[in-house]
Amino acid sequence: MHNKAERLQKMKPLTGESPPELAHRLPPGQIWTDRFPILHEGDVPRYDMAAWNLRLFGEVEGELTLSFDDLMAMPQTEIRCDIHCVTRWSKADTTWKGVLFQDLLERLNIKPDARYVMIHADPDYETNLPLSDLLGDQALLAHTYDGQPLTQKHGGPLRLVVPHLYFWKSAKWVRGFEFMTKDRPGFWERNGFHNVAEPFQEQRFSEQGQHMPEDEWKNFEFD
Ligand SMILES: Nc1nc2c(c(=O)[nH]1)N[C@H]1C(S)=C(S)[C@@H](COP(=O)(O)O)O[C@H]1N2
Ligand SMILES: [Mo]
Repeated sequence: MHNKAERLQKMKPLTGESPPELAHRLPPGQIWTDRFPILHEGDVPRYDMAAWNLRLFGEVEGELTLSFDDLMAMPQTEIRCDIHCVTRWSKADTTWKGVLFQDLLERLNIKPDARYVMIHADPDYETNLPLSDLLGDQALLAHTYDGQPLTQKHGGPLRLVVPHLYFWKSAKWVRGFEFMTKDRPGFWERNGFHNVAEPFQEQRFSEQGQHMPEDEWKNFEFD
């Protein structure tokens, strides 16, 4: 069922034009799109926002459960970034608004040996990151895209945006952050995709090779 990595590895390369002024921002093997593909496993979740929450747990002194209103009352940050999907599309200058992950950490006492985070999302999605990848002024819990509330298909009410890694690390419908002392692979990381996922290093697959995925995203739904 989860043969996506294998299938992508067999696909032929895509050739496309890239605006010269953006060329240095395009990772190898990627192509720019102005559209916004919609990609995920399973069905788009529907929420009763009164019951919705975000859980921060694991290697912490005192778990925290936040409501959507709690998040909206926190400092809000806007970011502008390029995003890069492992299926070869990249989108330049996307704008998001929400709470920086590092601002969320102000509320929490993480144990000193918690170096990794498992991101838990609906429906049954998880992806793993070193804590250090979630720090800084770009890793955002976003509720707004391009000035509008994030649509359900793109992960509304809340998604993670980690622009410097392939977009599968940017979990839609995020519901929890589990702090861990040891790394553990998430969903795609268990299914043939690279644990680190740096686009400029072309860290697509866990089995390294000269594989190049196709432009299969062109068959998908768009905004
Ligand atoms: N919860 C959840 N988040 C997810 C996924 C998913 O299947 N479930 N897919 C990931 C992948 S592979 C990509 S490319 C992006 C796609 O985000 P988009 O649909 O807004 O373009 O979401 C990521 N986040
Ligand atoms: Mo993806």
